[in-house]
Amino acid sequence: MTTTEADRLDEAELERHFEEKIAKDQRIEPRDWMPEGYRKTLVRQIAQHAHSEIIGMQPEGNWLTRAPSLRRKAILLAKVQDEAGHGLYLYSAAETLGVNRAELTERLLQHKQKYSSIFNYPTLTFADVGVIGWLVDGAAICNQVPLCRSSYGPYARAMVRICKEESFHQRQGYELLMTMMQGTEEQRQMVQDATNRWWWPSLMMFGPPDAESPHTQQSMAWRIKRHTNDELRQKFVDMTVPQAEALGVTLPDPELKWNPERGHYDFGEPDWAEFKQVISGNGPCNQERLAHRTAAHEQGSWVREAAAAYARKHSGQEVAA
Ligand code: FAQ
Repeated sequence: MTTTEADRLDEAELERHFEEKIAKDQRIEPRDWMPEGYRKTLVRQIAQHAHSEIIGMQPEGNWLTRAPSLRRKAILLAKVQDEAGHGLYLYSAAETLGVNRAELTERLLQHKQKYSSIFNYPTLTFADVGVIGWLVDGAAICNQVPLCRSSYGPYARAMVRICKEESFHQRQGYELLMTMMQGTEEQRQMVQDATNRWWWPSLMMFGPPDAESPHTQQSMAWRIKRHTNDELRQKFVDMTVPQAEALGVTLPDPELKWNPERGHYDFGEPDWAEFKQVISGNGPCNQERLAHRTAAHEQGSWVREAAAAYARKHSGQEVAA
């Protein structure tokens, strides 16, 4: 038997062991053998998720200096800081797969990796802050709770922590909107207008329809994803309609209707041409978001250098003068 044949046999054996673990719903950990495709899929998804958390600080960060009260400002500041933390947990999870954060950031800045489509829309009024909490964090929770059972250990564990914070975010958004709905007619109109603008982009967060999703089938087989894009989109619609009714806003979809036979709401088709434009870099704020991220990265280089020098000093690699 040649070495190559032996290697191949070994690899087949390793793959069988990996598949068995997945079938038994056991976690794959960083030191376990994994197929290259599994590793690449995880790097792609986790990095995209991490980038989304960091770029996702911008739309709401835009309102930090203009929040209408000290209380709202403190809440918003805490939320935006949480998103930074989520980005860090996720970059750390990605690093266990053999890529480093600097490399991933470079890939984002060079347009080689994506971030969520949702963060390419502008935040025009303070009601947008509430609607982002309600709809965007609501959609994020819907998508992310099943990821707590993802087959890759470090990703699943990061998601547990993130989901706890996202649920606080969703509630703060809903509470803000409830308060505005009890205010003036103008405030109610602001909430309705923000709902109209964010509804369809929120549905697009779940990704393309299953029939046009190149990664879903394999990611489901590897139990990275636990539900398909369409299943989660439906779950989000079913969960959100009663919340909209309690709030007193209308969701901007004339086809939205309870279907007693299916036991779900029927709803209209998002504009997938718009989705494709946004994920190809041509959404309303793509250029602004990446330009801002690039500038922050460049302006922050002295902080990274100082942190690295400090770490070197304290790890004993540098002898004190
Ligand atoms: N935007 O075959 P699929 C948050 C891409 S929440 C941009 O279906 P997959 C919290 C996809 O990458 C937002 N691109 O792909 C927060 C692929 O392109 P590629 C982040 C999208 O991976 C709230 C292609 O389309 N959450 O940040 C989008 O199986 C408020 C084909 O798609 C996550 O990332 C999209 N919406 O399923 C922060 C959750 N959808 O890579 C601040 C984790 C699809 O081949 C404020 N990720 N694409 O070039 C996932 O669950 C999955 O990756 C999906 C996509 C479901 C997003």
